[in-house]
Amino acid sequence: MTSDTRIDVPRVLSDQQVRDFVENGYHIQPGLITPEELEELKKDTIDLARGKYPCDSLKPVDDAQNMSDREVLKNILCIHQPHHVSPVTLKYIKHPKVCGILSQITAAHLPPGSWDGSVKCMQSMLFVKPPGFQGQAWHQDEIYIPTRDRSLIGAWIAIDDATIQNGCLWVVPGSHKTGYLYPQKAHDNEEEFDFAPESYGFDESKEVPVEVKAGAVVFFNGYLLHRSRKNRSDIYRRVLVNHYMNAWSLLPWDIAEGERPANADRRAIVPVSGIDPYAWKGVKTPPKSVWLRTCKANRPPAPEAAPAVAAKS
Ligand SMILES: O=C(O)CCC(=O)C(=O)O
Repeated sequence: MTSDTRIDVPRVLSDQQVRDFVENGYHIQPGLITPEELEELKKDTIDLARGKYPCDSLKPVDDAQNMSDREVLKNILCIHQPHHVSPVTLKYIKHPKVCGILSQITAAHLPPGSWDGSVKCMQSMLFVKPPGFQGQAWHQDEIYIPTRDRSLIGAWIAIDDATIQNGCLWVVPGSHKTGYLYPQKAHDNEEEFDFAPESYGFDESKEVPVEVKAGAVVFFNGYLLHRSRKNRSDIYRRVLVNHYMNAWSLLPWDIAEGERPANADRRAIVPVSGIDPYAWKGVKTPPKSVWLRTCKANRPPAPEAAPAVAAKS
């Protein structure tokens, strides 16, 4: 891609819906992903878990063990960066309707005329969240993936119906608006949440559940306070959540020692809409590996306990 190559995507939202996103910090689009596409995502989840793709960290499951799909999924809370190995995840990162909405809302908070709809992706996370598995405590995604213009955005694709019982997303509407990053501390509720720290110092009573049907996509700004609770149902809560940002912002993520935040810019990105203004820097090919997120439900008991993998968000 050069900086004059354009990726065109459809307009999906009305101007009022865009203004509502800027105000509330999230938008729910029901039925964006078709039943056939959901089946493709479910199959890909199983292919990843069975180690069908060349990958350092997901080794092939021995066919001789005759493991059922349920068995291969039963220990997976979340696979980080599945698009590094799965072309199917990559296809959904570039889903035209998802990217059409992103091209309208990602940096819609900037003054008129200062954003042309260009968007890039830097992260994917595939949650399986089987029954009994923990959720993620309150947080804001920009704590983990900083942008320079508050444009980080998650596109949360519900592969199953997401309900209060199976651990849907909860958000504090409007909590993104000031651009304040709340402090974080370790939480003491291992039964409910995984290892990631918890943001505090705000009015939790304003939280609302985001219950959606499979096929819906929830878009949320990187400063929006959100969490999810433990899966208390007997079904999975599968979700593919991809993170994107304004392509015009540098991505000062995972800064190396001695690096200057002022010009740090991670280039393991996927352009998905408009142009990549920094195409002249090239795009970095990520390693063929994923990270498996841990929680109380999938951690082996001490003393064999494996070290937790560092979370990205
Ligand atoms: O889906 C979840 O349970 C949590 C997702 C989340 O926190 C995120 O995408 O930042």
